[in-house]
Order: sequence, then structure tokens, then C-alpha cells
Amino acid sequence: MSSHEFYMDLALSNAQALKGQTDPNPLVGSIIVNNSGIVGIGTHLKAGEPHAEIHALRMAGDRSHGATIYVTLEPCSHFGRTGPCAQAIIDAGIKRVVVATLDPNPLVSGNGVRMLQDAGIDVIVGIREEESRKMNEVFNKFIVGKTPFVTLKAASTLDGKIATHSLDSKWITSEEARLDVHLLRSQHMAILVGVGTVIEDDPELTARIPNGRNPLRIVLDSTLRIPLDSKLLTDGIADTWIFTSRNCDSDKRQALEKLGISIFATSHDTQVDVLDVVRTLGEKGISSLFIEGGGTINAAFLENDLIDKVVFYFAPKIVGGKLAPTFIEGIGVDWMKDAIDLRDGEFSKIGKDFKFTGYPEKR
Ligand code: AOF
Ligand code: ZN
Repeated sequence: MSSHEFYMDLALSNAQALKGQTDPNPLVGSIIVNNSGIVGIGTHLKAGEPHAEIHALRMAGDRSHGATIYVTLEPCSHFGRTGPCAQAIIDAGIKRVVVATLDPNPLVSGNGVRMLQDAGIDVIVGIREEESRKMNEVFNKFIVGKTPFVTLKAASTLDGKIATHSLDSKWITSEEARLDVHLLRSQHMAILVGVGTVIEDDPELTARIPNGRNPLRIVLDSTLRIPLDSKLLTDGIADTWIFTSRNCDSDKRQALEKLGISIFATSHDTQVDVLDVVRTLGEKGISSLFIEGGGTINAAFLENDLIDKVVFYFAPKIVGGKLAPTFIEGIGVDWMKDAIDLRDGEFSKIGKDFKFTGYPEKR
């Protein structure tokens, strides 16, 4: 491993620790090194707060004169909520900038590097590029199209069942796998379920882990069947938004609004239009969406090409039964050649279970 890779790995792992906390901003880490060693360490903590480089420069102070700065993302060149980092780097007298990857933000992309080079600074781009891009897969999508990066999560037996034929579902996967789900929840801005899940399980949809941030909770409910005493409506732990259809029950809508719940009617008369849901969430600044729906909701998002990533937990068990529900329902494809391919698939073991992550090929 070269020294560039060593310092970039350090910056990457510091940045990665903040996953979920910086949304909708990217995860960014920075390290400043001079002849005597590391003199500055910085990580972007939260949108609206200083960028990674600024924290590192403040720590280094005068020691940044003639030093090298490592940054996992191209230093910014624009005046956003904070000033341009490229200018701060120039002003601090940094001699060399090592960047993992360019910033996909159209306001910045390439301009940050150009600003630095124009000031006579030596710039190297591409150290741990793939790792940095993967770490910011959410940001990379949202900053370009302003629609959320959507992850579909399911937990099933090895024969694909999410409950028995009598609808018993507690528990399919082990405690370790369920904790991993809480971590994923805390790393997303919003979590989405169907009203069936709310009626069946009365879930909290919170992240019950140390430093767990609770996502916004979203329910798809075409006729507003949600019980007024559900935890999602009454516990006050996190906000809950409901997406419904145009012809929903107006009395129930008023009752829900009285509880402080935001209701969005999508364009369809009797169903919730999932394309509308995703578009609206993007407009509201939600960059990451975690879907924990049942088979019908999962199929609707998949069929509409709205899923960017899947996380499936498989418990090594068999329940069987033609009537036991599976995690992708709908009608399904007609021909095997039309099956949705998942690229870059990876399996790992969590407790007794197997976790699969992959990326559906867009059609
Ligand atoms: C950096 N270092 O640590 C981050 C960067 O609203 P602002 O001012 O925080 O700007 C957000 C944009 O700045 C974001 O969309 C991305 O392009 C860049 N983020 N850049 O040099 C950082 N977080
Ligand atoms: Zn910046």
C-alpha cells in the first residue's frame, strides 16, 4: 500500500463513521500531513456545518504551510451554506492536494480541482476512487437528479417466505440480523411501509441502537385505513407522513391532520402512485429511502424501476406453503429472460443468517 492509499483509507474510514448523519450532504473525510506526520484530521459532521477540509485546516493551523491534504471528495468551489474549501486550502498554503474522486455536484464537478491547479497547487485525483464513490452512492444519485436513492430491504426464509400461511412472522431472522436493520434504518432519511404492515404489526420503525437516528416514517395508505391509535401516529418519536389516493376519506384525513400527520394525495384516483411518492420525497429533500414493505409494495417499486439497491436477509429455514406470502408479489415477469438481474451481488453472514446486497439492473 502506498502512503497516499494509507492516508486516504484513514480519511475514508473517519467519513464512513458518519453515515446517515450528513444527509443530504456527502460523507467526506480529510487528513493533513507534513514532514512530522499527521497534523490535521477533519470529517464533515452535518449539513450546514463546516466541510471536512475546514475542520482539518483548523486543527493544523500554521502547520498546513507546505503540507499535503488528503480529501475523499473534490474540495468544493462554490458558496453554499459554507464558503469554498478550495479557496481555504489555497489560503492555508497547502502544497499538494490528493483527492479520491471528483464531486458529482454540477456546481462543483471539476471546478474545485481547476481552482487549486490555477493557484499552482499540485493535485492528484483517483486515490481510492471506487471506495469513495461507493461510500457516497446516495449523495451521487440525489445531487444529480434530486430523487432519493431507494433501498429495498426484506427478511425471509430460504424459500422466500416472509410469514407462514397463518401469517405468523415473529421472528424470521436472528437478533443480529435485526440489529443490522436498525443500523440501516438510522442511515436513511426516510423509511417506508404499507398500511397493511401498520395494521398487522403496529411497528415503531425506529433505530434502536446506540447513536441511532430515527428516520422520517412514511406509510402508503390508499384509503386511509391506518388506525388512529397506531404507534406511528401517537408516539411522537419521529415524524410520520402518509401518502394516499385522491379519493381518500376526507373525514379521516382531517382527523389525521389534527394529530399533526402530513398527508399527501398522489395523482391516482384509487391507488397510491409510487412514482409520485418518490418524486415528492425528492422535492422535500429526502435523499435516501429505505423500503420495508410487504410483497405488494416491494413489487410496485421494483416494477416501476425505482429500486437502486436491495438488502435481503435470508434465514436458513424452510416454511413452505403455497399460501405463505413471499417478499415480491405483484404479477411478476412473463419470461425468465425478463427476470431482474442484480449486479455486484455480495453475500455475508450475520448471526445464523445470510445477508445479500445487490443492485437491480435498470430497464
Ligand atoms: C467539500 N467537503 O466536507 C463536503 C462537500 O451546503 P454546503 O455549503 O454544505 O455545500 C454542500 C455541497 O458541498 C455538497 O452538495 C457537495 O457538493 C459539497 N460537499 N465538499 O469540499 C465536504 N461535505
Ligand atoms: Zn467544501
